[in-house]
Amino acid sequence: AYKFWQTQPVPRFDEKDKFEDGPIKIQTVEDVSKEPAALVPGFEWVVVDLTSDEEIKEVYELLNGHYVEDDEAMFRFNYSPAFLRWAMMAPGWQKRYHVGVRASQSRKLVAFISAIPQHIRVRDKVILCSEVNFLCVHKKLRGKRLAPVLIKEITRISNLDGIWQGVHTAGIVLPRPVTTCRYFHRALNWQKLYECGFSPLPAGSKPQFQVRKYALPDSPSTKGLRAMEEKDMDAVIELFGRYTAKFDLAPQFSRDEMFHWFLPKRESDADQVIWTYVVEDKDGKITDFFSFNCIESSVIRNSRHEVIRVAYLFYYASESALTETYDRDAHKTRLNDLIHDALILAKNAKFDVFNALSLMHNGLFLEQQKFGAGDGQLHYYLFNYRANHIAGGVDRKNLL
Ligand code: YNC
Ligand code: MG
Repeated sequence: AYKFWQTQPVPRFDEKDKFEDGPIKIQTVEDVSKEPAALVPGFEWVVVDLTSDEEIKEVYELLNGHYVEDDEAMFRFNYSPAFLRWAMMAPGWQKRYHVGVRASQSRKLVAFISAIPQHIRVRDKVILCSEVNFLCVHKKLRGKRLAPVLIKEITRISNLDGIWQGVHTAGIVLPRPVTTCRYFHRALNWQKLYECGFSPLPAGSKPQFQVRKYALPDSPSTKGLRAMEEKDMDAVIELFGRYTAKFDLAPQFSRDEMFHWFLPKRESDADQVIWTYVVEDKDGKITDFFSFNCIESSVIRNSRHEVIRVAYLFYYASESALTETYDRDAHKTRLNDLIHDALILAKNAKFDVFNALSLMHNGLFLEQQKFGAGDGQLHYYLFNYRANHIAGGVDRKNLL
């Protein structure tokens, strides 16, 4: 097992914890091949130009047809071109990190992998990583060991820029997760989710009971809550920094990255991928913020619905966790109020379901806000970096 992964600089399952966190293998740029490995005849490497509408459409179509599905193959991610640009053209992006494989004859795009540079803090150390995402191989080319070739190519390209560490997530178990989270789902449009086969009807219940259970008020109720604007950025950066300092694994966003991830420039409302809100108190101070983004999922083989609109909780922060003497109950109450408002805003923005992972302080609101545990797990991996296991969502006993 793990014929490929056992050759890579990643921790093994049988390694005991309690070492000093740090790189596994040290190399220099001179050690790195200047040319990509050869592909099997009939296929060739290409750089995909995501600024081109035609080429982003090709990536969109490859992923739309062949990217991640749930275990029962009922749903498949349907990332929009606008989302793909947001995710893969973050500050520091470069064209050569958008790696495709084309069939030489037909020119068809049959495989893809991407990365962006990202500073990640693991406990007290900050490492520059290649954050790898959107690895995809056309269904007809599966099981032919193309994925390891793509992974080695994105590694080579990163290494040539002097980037030696990687970070990625996956639903499958590989050597060796640094932490693991579970997905939770909160129905916003229960009737539609039921018709799609996403939400079951619990034994003894009736559809109208479920619809009532998930009903929400028409508008949010937190005083001072409003959409984030550019003028809020300094306060949000400061709050985000102090809040994420509480966690063992967190991104270190630059100012440009904060703008990109929370307030991206967009051409039209139809292009919106991220929703960010702040709470401003009566003295004009920003006390909280939260954000969620949009990834549609295609509903496979269903006559009534083509897609479900899924909101994913992104980052948030609140002064309620940052008081001099931490008051867990006060923080819990505040987070529940904020997320309740996030659910209302998402519902009003026509989302069908709101997803969150069992990370950050989400354990304080998941149950009360009527999220249910999904079957999916998400494993977090570091590449060429050995880190003691981080108590994550599923195995975290006490929050904070
Ligand atoms: C996966 N998701 O274990 P072993 S997530 C990593 N991440 O290797 P083949 C994966 N490795 O076990 P297929 C993986 N899935 O023999 C499979 N593998 O050591 C490993 N699905 O290769 C697997 N997208 O080509 C095995 O498999 C080897 O044809 C088998 O292709 C796999 O984007 C795949 O789930 C996933 O498109 C491309 O099934 C295909 O099946 C597919 O025979 C649907 O591959 C879409 C899907 C994955 C989403 C993602 C993150 C990817 C991270 C990759 C690792 C990056 C490391 C850091 C590099 C930079 C370092 C620096 C500096
Ligand atoms: Mg393959």
